[in-house]
Amino acid sequence: MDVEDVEELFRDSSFEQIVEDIKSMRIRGAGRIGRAAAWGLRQNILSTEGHDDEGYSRGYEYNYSAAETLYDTRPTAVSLANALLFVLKGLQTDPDQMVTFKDFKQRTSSLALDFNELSINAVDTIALNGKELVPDGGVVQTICNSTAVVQTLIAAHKEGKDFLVRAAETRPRYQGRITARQLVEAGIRVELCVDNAIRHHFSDVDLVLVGADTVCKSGELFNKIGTSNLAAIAKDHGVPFYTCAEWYKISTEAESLADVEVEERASSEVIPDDELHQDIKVRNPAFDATKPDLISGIITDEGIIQPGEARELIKKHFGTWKISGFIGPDD
Ligand code: RI2
Repeated sequence: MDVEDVEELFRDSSFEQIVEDIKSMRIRGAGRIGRAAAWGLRQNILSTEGHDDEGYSRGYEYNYSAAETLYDTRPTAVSLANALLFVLKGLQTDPDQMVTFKDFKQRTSSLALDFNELSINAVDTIALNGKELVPDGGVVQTICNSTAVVQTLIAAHKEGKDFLVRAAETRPRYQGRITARQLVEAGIRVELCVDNAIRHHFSDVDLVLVGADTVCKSGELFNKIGTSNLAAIAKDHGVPFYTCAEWYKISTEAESLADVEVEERASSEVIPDDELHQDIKVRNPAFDATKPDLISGIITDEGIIQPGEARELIKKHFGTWKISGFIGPDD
């Protein structure tokens, strides 16, 4: 992958801009915030005036501080933490390649590029693995907007399958509308429904496909708020429920629900400030947890696995490396 292939949305952005854009969700989607975070490290170090006599220990300091800032932008999706870990781990395991500060910059840059490449390739592979599950002549229910899910459906469509996708609009930020538009533009039949209408229409659904923000080591899934309701509805109807998750969406640290911080976003996403009664407290969690027993399988870039196999997959890639070995806990 060349620099020109990196997503335009953040390719030329400064570190500060990337931080801001992840927070505001101008850059969103678990995979994309991981790619942008790795790129943020690159942009930070490239814009840092370092002297060769400072050595690469100084480079680490710059990187750790940038990583802390990026880590705090959105707390739930582990793709972001794992993207940072990928770069920081890569720097630490290759000290011989970094004699000068310039070497350090180059190595950070190439690791950020590597993560972007592997992340994009992983989505393509998930699409190949997942398209077989899409029922020809059937109905697929989705929620929110996941690039991995959209690409899986487009791959099935390109293979000649004819199916209907029912996209839940996904309050409060309506990312389901993005899904509906992307799919219809690809030539797929689409219906859009409000989140509360999912059960009402569910009797014709053959498959549920959702994205993933974090898969715990136990196989518990954190995805957009409303996903766990959808999983329960699927179970009631005996319909398979699959999540599409690149390997780096599995946590190196979180065993299950209790170990994941769920991002609580601004009340203004739910109700405009001028309509909010002063005595009402608004709750706006961005994600919820789906138990492994509601998940038929995880469509990864290394095949379709059972939730109980998540632990081994992340261990295969990161061994015992953890982001907490590099940067402190969220404060
Ligand atoms: P991809 C999104 O979170 C959704 O929850 C989606 O399922 C997940 O990221 C994965 O998306 P948000 O950033 O990586 O909209 O598959 O809060 O694109």
